[in-house]
Amino acid sequence: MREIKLKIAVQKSGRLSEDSIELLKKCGVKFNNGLQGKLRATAENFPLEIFFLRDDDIPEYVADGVSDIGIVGENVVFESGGAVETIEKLDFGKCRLSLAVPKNFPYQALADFGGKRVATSYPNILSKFFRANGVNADIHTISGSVEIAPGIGLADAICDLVSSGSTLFTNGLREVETVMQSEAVLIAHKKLDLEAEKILEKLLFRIKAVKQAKRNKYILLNAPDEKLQEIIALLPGIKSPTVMPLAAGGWSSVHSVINENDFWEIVETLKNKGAQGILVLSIDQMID
Ligand code: PRT
Ligand code: ZN
Repeated sequence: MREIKLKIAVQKSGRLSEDSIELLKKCGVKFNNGLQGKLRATAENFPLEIFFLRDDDIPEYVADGVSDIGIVGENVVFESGGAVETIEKLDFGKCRLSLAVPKNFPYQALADFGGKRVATSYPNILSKFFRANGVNADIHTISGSVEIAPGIGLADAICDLVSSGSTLFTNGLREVETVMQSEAVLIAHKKLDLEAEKILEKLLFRIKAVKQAKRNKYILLNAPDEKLQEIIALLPGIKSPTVMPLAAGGWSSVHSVINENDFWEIVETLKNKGAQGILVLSIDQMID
């Protein structure tokens, strides 16, 4: 009998490609990348078949069931009308879809877009947003280089993806409203068959472990015994930190897991409390 495989669509080449492939590899899935014009790969050690596609096509392939699941920006999912299930946010490809106006535009409120020409590659999301806010603007759909539209007289304002803001800045534009926040998400076909569902569950378990690991660091340090309790109090760990006596008397080795966001703050406090030889390691997978 042929082995059932889960089919996943990822972006072939673009901003999400590298992170999507790295995520699957960290989930222990081995395959050849979609470079050199390859459109499809079969994993060696997991029942997964990978399709490399343009990001805009991914929601439709998943909605139609040509692919069971996919990794794509939420912005693309929303624009496509969302006939798919969003399963999990993936913590990469973060950006926002924003409205921006030329620097000399005396912008005060959303109503200022009334009667204006707004260029965007996201006409569906934008018209919904304007409708919800009672704005009657003239949306011009263009497929790329949206940021140059005001400069060449094609539009009065734009609605485009922003991450650092430098593209807007270089084009003399000012971000004035956020339409939506976005990041890469795992989407799935609405009616997966049972076998595909089972494989998805297995993959999702691994994805969650990789996501959690990315948010945490493993920390090892030496603590003087008289400060041990204070130092332990700073390090929650998964249950509680591991403490082992060092061969040299009066010192202990402490191992724990800390959140990436509090990381520098905690390290500074540990140092001030007398911790020495602090090592911080990244974690590949983490399962509570
Ligand atoms: O060829 P294909 O159709 O597959 O790719 P694409 O060119 O349509 O998409 P790509 O690779 O540019 O982006 C894929 C996804 O990455 C998007 O759908 C978003 O979900 C996500 N993403 C995250 C971004 C950005 N950040 C981003 N900054 N997509 C595009 N940009 C562009 C933006 O359009 C603007 O031109 O980057 C510029 C702004 O960047 P800053 O840093 O100057 O603000
Ligand atoms: Zn695209």
